[in-house]
Amino acid sequence: MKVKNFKLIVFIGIWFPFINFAQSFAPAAGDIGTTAIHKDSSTLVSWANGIELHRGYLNISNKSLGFANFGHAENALNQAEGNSFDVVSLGDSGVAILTFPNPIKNGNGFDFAVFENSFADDYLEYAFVEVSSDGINFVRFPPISETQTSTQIDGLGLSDCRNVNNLAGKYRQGFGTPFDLEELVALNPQNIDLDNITHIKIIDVIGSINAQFGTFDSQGNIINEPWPSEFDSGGFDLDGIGVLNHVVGFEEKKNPFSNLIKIEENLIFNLTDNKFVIKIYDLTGKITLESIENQINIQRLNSGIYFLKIEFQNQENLIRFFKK
Ligand SMILES: [Ca+2]
Ligand SMILES: [Ca+2]
Ligand SMILES: [Ca+2]
Repeated sequence: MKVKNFKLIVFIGIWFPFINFAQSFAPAAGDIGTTAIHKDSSTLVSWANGIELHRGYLNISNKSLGFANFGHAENALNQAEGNSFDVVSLGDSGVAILTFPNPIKNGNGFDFAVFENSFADDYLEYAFVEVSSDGINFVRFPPISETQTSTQIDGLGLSDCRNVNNLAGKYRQGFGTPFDLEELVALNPQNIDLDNITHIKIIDVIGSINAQFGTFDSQGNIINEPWPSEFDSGGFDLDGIGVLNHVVGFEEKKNPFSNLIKIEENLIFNLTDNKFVIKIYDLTGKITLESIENQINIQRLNSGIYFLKIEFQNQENLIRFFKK
């Protein structure tokens, strides 16, 4: 979703994809055969509630422009809103790693769904999707793109979701792209328990058809999608991740935080730089504590659930914890 370019929506009605390839895959939300899952579907049993965010570039071929900056980490948590604004923009090659109240398991059919904020069925920004059961070893859903690769889809260009599979962002806002862990069984991924998925990694597809910058599907085809997109909201815009099959009887992990929270140096952050900030929010979103040191004393907080957020340059971490 390119918030700054709403006025261009009026052109959509007279555009159409001028090259149609095989169109092998599921059609748009509302069409017969679609796999789109509505954000209010009763099949969704839980939503991501933790995130590690690494913003990508406004334009990876011109890094001096800086990073995408629309939205915040928390906009990717809890139920998707299905609007244009409650999202976090990843930018070229941006990455978000989401965590969940309960581990995800390979149940019947689709197991989780990723929500983006496209305003139309044919303005589509894609992301790779990987899963992990330890936060270290990840396996990617094998993406396929049959979109033509001869003409660059520009920053506001259109495409057809029937040409892609196993890429998040197939469907317009309010409709999630579903993923079935069963598809990964045949890959026999090492060190990954497909019935105990704890982390999902979302990686922006860089839509350039120039191999110097672009990204490829599982069959070696470069993936053509809107690029460059030098907007604050450039790249994949994550609204939320909903879960269809999770491990029941699992109690939400209550981190035993009671006094001092120390940020380990092996976090992605360069603590020597001293330009990061730690914030503690309560459930209403109010900031209750703040620190620019690598530790924060939470002794005076009442018992309850809080969010800890660390901001550092183009990165944000947000975790939910229980104060004793
Ligand atoms: Ca499944
Ligand atoms: Ca992209
Ligand atoms: Ca959201």
